[in-house]
Amino acid sequence: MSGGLYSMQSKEFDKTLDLTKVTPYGDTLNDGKVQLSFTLPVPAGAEATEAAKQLLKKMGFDNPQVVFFKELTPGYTFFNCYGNATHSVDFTSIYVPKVESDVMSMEEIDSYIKENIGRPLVVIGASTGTDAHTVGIDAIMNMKGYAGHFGLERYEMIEAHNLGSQVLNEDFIAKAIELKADALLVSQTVTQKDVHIQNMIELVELLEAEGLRDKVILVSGGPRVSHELAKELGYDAGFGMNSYADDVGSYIAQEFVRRAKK
Ligand code: B12
Repeated sequence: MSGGLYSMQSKEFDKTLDLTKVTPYGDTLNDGKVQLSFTLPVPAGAEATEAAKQLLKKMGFDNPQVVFFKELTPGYTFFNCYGNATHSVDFTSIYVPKVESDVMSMEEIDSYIKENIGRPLVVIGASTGTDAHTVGIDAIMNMKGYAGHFGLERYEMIEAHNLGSQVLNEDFIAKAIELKADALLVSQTVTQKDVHIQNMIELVELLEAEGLRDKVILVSGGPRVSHELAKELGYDAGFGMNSYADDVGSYIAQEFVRRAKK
């Protein structure tokens, strides 16, 4: 999105747009308007509202306003606020490492695997460790898919096994060996106390101990997982929010072929 047609169109629309100084807007461009909600551990009242406004000021918002508040339970007040951001970012200087692959449709991925690999790829996925969230991995794997994107189970040339949630790393690896998996998909949703990092590292260490790490394509995903973090922890790729089966299917197929050519 940086530059190109997007910036040309936006510049025609509003001549005051400067992509080197991007700030939020609500009403008119560059007004900095932000809506923010949070809870403070104080009882509702005038002092609580004032505390919320002072915090907004300290966070760098001008014109702080509390537009709604409610005591959730005695001693805890929830706030909806508006404020004008006083900061901006240089959009043109942003670089974010991303998975490098051409995203294909389900049909294109199936044809690509048929032509370039000649057999179905075996993919196992799970929400691992203590993580009980299944919706993310189901979105990627389940036959019915998610948001108009069929899951990997629907792919003719992907043999997909969804092991569900709270799968221990040891059991995940045992299944990978049993099924001769080509790719392992790890979903992590809970990030409290960095539990996802510990769990993701443990899997890599166990795979290395089994001599399996280089034999599989290791992918992780979740709402707070980035490609950068995944790489840092020893994974081949990481997929965050708004990723779908076709994104990861394209990556796995193309990565498998890349490795086979080496
Ligand atoms: C539903 C839900 C639950 C359900 C889960 C039911 C189930 N069967 O999954 C239940 C009620 C069980 C639950 C429990 C808990 N939850 Co909960 N839960 C949620 C909730 C509301 C929605 C999550 C969800 O389904 N998202 C929809 C899916 C489709 O999105 P997604 O997971 O991001 O997946 C997409 C991408 O990330 C990516 N993706 C995901 N995985 C993978 C994997 C691969 C390989 C790839 C390629 C891509 C990929 O693709 C998906 C599609 O685009 C969120 C809040 C929220 N609104 O997000 C909290 C939330 C995730 N839960 C939270 C917490 C804290 C918990 C509990 C610890 C609460 C508690 N104290 O008991 C427990 C966890 C217990 C455990 N051991 O894990 C926190 C996590 C905070 C944090 N930073 O860690 C959240 C954010 C709520 C909050 N704001 O506090 N939860």
